Amino acid sequence: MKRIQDARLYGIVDLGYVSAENVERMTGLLCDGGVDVLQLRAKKLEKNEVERLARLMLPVTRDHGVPLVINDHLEVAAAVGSEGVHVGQDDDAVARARAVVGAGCFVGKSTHSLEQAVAAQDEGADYIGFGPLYATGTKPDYVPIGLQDIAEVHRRVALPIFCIGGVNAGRLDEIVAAGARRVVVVSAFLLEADVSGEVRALKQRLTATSSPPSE
Ligand code: 3NM
Repeated sequence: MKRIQDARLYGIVDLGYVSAENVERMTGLLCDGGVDVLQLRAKKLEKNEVERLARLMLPVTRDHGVPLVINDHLEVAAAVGSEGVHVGQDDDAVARARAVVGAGCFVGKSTHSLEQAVAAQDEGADYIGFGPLYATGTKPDYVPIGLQDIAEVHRRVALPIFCIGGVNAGRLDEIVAAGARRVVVVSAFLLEADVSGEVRALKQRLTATSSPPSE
């Protein structure tokens, strides 16, 4: 199983773009392309349905050695034994998440400013999301933070930092030039005709053009 510390490319199966019947197939396409970690994000679904989808995804992600992260639903993460769980700023605190999911499950947190990023580290998160870098239809109510704080967040926060929000192939060079080492890509993968090909191409560029996470 890949470790979150080594992950560069983070994919999300977002039910805003993928229908429930396509979740398993999309999981396979993203894993085949080479995502290092994959999240299930289903903002509008009931807990039972999220659990059902997580159980469909797990054999596929495990087969590829890709950790599965459950967004928001701590009890689902605990019930299915996912490798990770992700909480937002308005959700449960990291400590509460850890209490529910146990020590074997890593906990990630969304952050939208330098201050929130530092706070998430102090709170004990295992990784953070940092964004949205650009305006994005996937999270339409959030004000984009731009690229200017990416270098500074890497100086201040010693956790894996996944830059998120409007990331796509056309923007990758400027995001990496701004200091990003890890990215999350959602709609730019899910809306592609050739999902695996797009993942593969972006991952190759990401790993070729920026320094490895350990540096
Ligand atoms: N979280 P896309 S931005 C799910 O800033 C999510 O915390 C964000 O989707 C944050 O790649 C975002 O389609 C949407 O822009 C990312």
